[in-house]
Amino acid sequence: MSILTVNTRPFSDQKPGTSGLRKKVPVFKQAHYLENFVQSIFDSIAAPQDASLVLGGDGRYYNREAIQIILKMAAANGFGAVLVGRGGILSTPAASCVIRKHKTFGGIILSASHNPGGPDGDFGIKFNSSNGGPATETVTEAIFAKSKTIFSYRILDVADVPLDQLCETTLGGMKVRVFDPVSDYAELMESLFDFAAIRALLKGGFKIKFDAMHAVNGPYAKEILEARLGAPAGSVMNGVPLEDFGGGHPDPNLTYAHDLVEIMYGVDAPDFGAASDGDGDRNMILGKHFFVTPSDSLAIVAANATLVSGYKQGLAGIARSMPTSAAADRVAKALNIPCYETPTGWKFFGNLMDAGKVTLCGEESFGTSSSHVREKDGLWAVLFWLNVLAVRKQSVEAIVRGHWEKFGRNFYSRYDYEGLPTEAANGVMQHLRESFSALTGKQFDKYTVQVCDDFCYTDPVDGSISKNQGIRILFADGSRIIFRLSGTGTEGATLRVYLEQYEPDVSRHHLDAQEALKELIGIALGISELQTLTGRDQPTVIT
Ligand code: VG1
Ligand code: CO
Repeated sequence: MSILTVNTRPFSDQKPGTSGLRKKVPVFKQAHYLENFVQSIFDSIAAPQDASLVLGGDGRYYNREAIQIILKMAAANGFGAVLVGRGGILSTPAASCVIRKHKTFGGIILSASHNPGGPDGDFGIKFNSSNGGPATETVTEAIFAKSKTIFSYRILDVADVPLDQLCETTLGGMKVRVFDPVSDYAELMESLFDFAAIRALLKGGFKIKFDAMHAVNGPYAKEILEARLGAPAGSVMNGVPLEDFGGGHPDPNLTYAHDLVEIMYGVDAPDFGAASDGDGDRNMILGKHFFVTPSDSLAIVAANATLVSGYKQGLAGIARSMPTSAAADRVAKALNIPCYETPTGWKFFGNLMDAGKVTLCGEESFGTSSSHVREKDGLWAVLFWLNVLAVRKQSVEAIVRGHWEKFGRNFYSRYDYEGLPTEAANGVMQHLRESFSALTGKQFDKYTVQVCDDFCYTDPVDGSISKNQGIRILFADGSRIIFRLSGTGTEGATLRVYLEQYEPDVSRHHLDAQEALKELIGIALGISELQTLTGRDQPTVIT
């Protein structure tokens, strides 16, 4: 067994996006591609000799091969131990939990999250720090810089490590501990929520359906919802993780989680439905014939937090990504706690949580979580809702409508234009930037533009500045239109348009969001000239 130093040449495209490096599988399979990025991580993070790491992924195609490569490289780079989820499986929130619980130096998570998998699908990799959260921009920038000058990497010349049984082996001087990916996480959930109350709710005939979308959360949901909480077998659907997610798009929204949506809007629908994504960090919440928008879900979780045992002492504060609706801000105001607005991506919440400034965080993209970990957490959100439902004994719809009555409703929608030619998408953004001064003060019927800018964030904890985080058109009545380019796609560009309008009038709360936002949508299309500049009449997905 010897350490090889392999000569390589830099790739120019290894810049991490919103959540790590994501590329098509054939890109990752190029000779040296994964190895270069992994060595760039190791060269950037200054781990002490014999440090330990957590390693696992969402089980998609290429997960196992990548894990073997990373293990051999970790051994050759002087790590003392790597904790690997059995079968190479580890959801993103569970990885965060294990890094924190076992106090490792950090972890490597293999996932392209909600993107499809398979030989022609997507693959991804990211580094999480010792707080359990995604590396900050300073670290990801350093990794990118290394990747541009790398000329060699180190790897052990050795046979593959068995990963399918709980065991401890050695690789060179490094320990490899294969652990149960579910147990630490399930234990953490039991410490936060009133499992007895949820068990009683389910025993009383309250029906639930959880769609794991053939992704990583299947084993977690089966253990927690069915085994520990007593939901009848079959409450978890699509519960076996598959390398290609059964050919599906593991993104929990009304478009891609269609199996579940059909059930929840059908006859004899269950009382509660939920789904999570490829790596288990996103969540979609549904009631009987009712959809809860993620922005509302964050606000409702915040407003009901003290009903839940792990949060009964109250919240330090809330943070939401900039495009997320301001529904949570209204709750924060009522609770007299701060509400922070950060750029898109969970890495911006870490400092706020580490500094004890916030307890809850959320994004409009079906992401909600708290400071129990440093990632968004799909099953956590599901359990939070179930705990609230067990205490309040009302339907999901009644809870949401009651919330709107009290706080008003923030109508919200996001339009995604996927797979655009990059130049066309950049053209829309450029056109908008050039229109800032002409737009400011302009009136569109009842809407007056108050501010147009490119969102710039100064981290309140370390003072770091992140520029160009999305174009904001802010209206005098609090309505907003946001334009942003996605940082997680692997093909062309995805343009996201986010629309929000606040409605205090209860008699209008029954309206469909698309109906309520009709005028704003018209304004957004008009000022961006999106249709002319991209040739697209319709968005690919509306959420
Ligand atoms: C998207 C979402 C963002 C989320 C990110 C990672 O990013 O908009 O809110 O944090 O995905 O989620 P973008 O740059 O494509 O808009 V996950 O569950 O894909 O790790
Ligand atoms: Co995800």
